[in-house]
Amino acid sequence: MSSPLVGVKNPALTSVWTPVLKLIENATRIVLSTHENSDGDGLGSEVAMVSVLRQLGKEVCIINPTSIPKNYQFLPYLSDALIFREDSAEHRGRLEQADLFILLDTNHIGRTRAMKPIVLELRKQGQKVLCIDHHLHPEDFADAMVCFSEACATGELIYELIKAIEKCYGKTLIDKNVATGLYTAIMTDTASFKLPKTTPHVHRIVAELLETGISPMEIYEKIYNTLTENILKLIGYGIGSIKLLEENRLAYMLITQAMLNETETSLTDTERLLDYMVGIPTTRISLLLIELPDGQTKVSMRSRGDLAVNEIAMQYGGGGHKNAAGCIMPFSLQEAIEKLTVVSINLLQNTHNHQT
Ligand SMILES: [Mn+2]
Repeated sequence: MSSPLVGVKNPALTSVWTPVLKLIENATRIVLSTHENSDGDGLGSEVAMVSVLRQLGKEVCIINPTSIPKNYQFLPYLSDALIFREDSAEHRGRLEQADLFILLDTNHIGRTRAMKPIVLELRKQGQKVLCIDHHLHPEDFADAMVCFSEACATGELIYELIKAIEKCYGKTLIDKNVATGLYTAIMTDTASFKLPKTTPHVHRIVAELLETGISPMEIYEKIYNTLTENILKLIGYGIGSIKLLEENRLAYMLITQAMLNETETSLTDTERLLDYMVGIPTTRISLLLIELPDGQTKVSMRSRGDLAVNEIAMQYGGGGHKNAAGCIMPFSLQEAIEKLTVVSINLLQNTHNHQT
């Protein structure tokens, strides 16, 4: 297997996209997918690609491994997306009939869950696989991969791809639907244009998207203004559980199944709990630990500066970015926090850290 494009240096170069353009040109039926527990970047990138590929006359469908969170269901095309079920002959058929499978916002095929063995098998039979992503450590499973970890979002790479397609076909392709998808992708993955990879170039892309007439306030409100009384109760429990250690440089929050059950909330409602710890100016590492129904612990981590929390996540089979990572630990909440406290304090003491 060869993946000639892993680790490209400049996604704005048209040549980077040449093999991708070729795969798209040769395809008639295309399936788009993203990682389990999809987010704004994966879904927004799918939305933009649906519009562009249909404008090129392709037959396109989205098949995702897990359901679409409520706050993203307003995005165009997603009401037609399939949530893959192994026992569905229709879903299998759609996968089998495609001549190109495009995976967005993850470079690990296992994150498509039950779709993985089918995609790998179909590839052996000649189906092409394309992967476009911005995470580190790509796996080799595709005919072409554009993995560029400096991109703020997969959506930024999709923008560059669309520019290359526009050049190649002599067409204007960025309509309101494309812009809504890409704006959602970039806004959510940059935490509303504030994370370090939000470059001047990213703002220029966003400026072009806004010129289509999309409303940033409307998109923001649909995605983020989602609080309910129950979620507020959960936030209250979460904030009450915050502990600050190491002169307030390490913060953690513990969410138990009992809290989730009592407030009738779910994992998706915990997404922004980290913000309360990251919002403390002294914290260098913030940890959110959530007890899962099976007794394991889901961990989300944030850090500032040179502290690489993805190294901690990788020790437990997870991954992510230097300053934002996660994993699932096969331990109870208490055991997990004991272990994480030790490694986090180690990291704090052993990393030369610029006060950013
Ligand atoms: Mn992403």
